[in-house]
Amino acid sequence: MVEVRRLGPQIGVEVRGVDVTTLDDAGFAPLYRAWLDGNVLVVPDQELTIDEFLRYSRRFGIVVPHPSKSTRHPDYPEITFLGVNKFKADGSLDMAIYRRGAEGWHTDGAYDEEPFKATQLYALAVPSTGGDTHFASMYAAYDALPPRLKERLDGRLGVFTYGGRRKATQLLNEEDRNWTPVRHPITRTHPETKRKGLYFDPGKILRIEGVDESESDALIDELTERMIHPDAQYRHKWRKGDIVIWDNRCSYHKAAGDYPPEEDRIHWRVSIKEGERNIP
Ligand SMILES: O=C(O)CCC(=O)C(=O)O
Ligand SMILES: [Fe+2]
Repeated sequence: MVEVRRLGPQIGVEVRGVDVTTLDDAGFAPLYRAWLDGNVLVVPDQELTIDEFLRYSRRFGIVVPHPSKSTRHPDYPEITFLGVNKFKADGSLDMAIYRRGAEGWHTDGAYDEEPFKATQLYALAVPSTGGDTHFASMYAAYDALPPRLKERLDGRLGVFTYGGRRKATQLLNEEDRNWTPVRHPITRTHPETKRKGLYFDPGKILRIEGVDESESDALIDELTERMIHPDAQYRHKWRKGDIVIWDNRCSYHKAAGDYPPEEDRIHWRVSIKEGERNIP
């Protein structure tokens, strides 16, 4: 019996009682609908091989390799390992790996002409404490903006690049660090739900186009303050076997980055783009 339940106010939904490896089209449809409604979909208790994880992920769109080559699975370029190789040869903790995704609220792939539609994680090892992932709604962020700010942002483009103003590119190979900045509307209409969201990422934005630098800086500071709406958050506490997929077109997320470093916290991750959904 498939059970769908809300996890947080405005964001987060869980589907229980399914085995994602045996879903047919009719079985998958309510999951996709729940995901569009909830922005973050949790499916617990799954036992998957990489091929099964990839096959299920392709139901949401096109699975593409992430630009960080050093953290790819050696045999499956579409799979990123999270939390693997976090100690350097000298025994020190590699903070770029340990704190991946924990530097602040963000949306994945804003540096790309076509950002990732979705990111999906499968939990292989979970620490005894900490290591949660936080989520928040871009719709709620937009809805809560004061009308004067909505007006000022209407039609404005943000300029984004990998690593943003901090030039945080440690996870990229040297030869892959030169990104051409891209532009996205700061208020963005979701292509499927048609709802408006605040499309913003303080760690990747360089400037807001069409205003002078000081105004752009002030706007970025103000949006950084306003992007998270306290009543539209969900915090995921991981269990081994959880699959969690989030919609990068309407949600922000960040890793808590606070688990005991000597413990394992390991996920397979896929990055998913818009495109034909492959229903096997
Ligand atoms: O490890 C996590 O909780 C999330 C990391 C992250 O930001 C990502 O995978 O895009
Ligand atoms: Fe992320």
